[in-house]
Amino acid sequence: MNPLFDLKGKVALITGGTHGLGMAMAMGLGQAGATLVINGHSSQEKIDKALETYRAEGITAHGCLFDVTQEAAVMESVAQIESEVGPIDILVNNAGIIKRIPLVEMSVEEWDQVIRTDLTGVFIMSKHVVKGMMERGAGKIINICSMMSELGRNTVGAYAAAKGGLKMLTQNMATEWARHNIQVNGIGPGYFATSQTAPIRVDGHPFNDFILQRTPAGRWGDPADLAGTAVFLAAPASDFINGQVIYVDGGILATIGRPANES
Ligand code: GCO
Repeated sequence: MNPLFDLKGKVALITGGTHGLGMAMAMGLGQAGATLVINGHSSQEKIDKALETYRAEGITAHGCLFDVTQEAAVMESVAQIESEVGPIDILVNNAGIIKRIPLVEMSVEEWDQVIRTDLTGVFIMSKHVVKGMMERGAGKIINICSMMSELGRNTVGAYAAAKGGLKMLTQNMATEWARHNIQVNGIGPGYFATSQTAPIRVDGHPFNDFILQRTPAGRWGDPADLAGTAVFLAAPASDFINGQVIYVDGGILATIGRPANES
């Protein structure tokens, strides 16, 4: 294994790692040698099912059930993980929700839920994991942003506000923590084939056709497309990279697109 990308001996905590993009990134980290701690917030059953998948690939994986928005639970879980598994070397802040509601129809409670999970939850997680990283003088934090960190779209205003804020939080974490040899960066997925996008991805759905037309690669992302970038940002190869968001988006942010009838 190239030492620049070798994660052997490292402990990686992935929030929301029981399915979708989180699982794909965690799988990449595990296959690069990391010991995984997979967080979920809804059920131990989902965690246990995910652990079977990781272990079937020969990956050492543990589970931890907690809600990233609840600071007391986060503090207790981080202490438990560091006691039972080991110091957390890599934190992937992936847990997130989306609510597709026009802003004028969205309740404050719905807005607060998105912001608290997608932005405040990252602050809470990182604040309590980074303390150990600062003591050890090393760490990797990867915040899962979005192409909505850069662009708006109808009905995802709260999500875009959270992910836009997450891009700036990533830059501020880097500003405060780089001096401790902690690299904080983001990954901005484009449009991926997951359960979160399933409702807008069905054949014939106008959005599905739009994304295929708007994405230079001409396809939805496969969650496995994210694994390499996650390994890169978790590994020594990125030791002098801080505060950057790497967009894994098939080129969608690189272009204004092309007319439907243009070849
Ligand atoms: C949507 C999608 C997006 C993607 C992703 C893009 O409704 O527009 O769900 O939000 O999931 O976040 O980066």
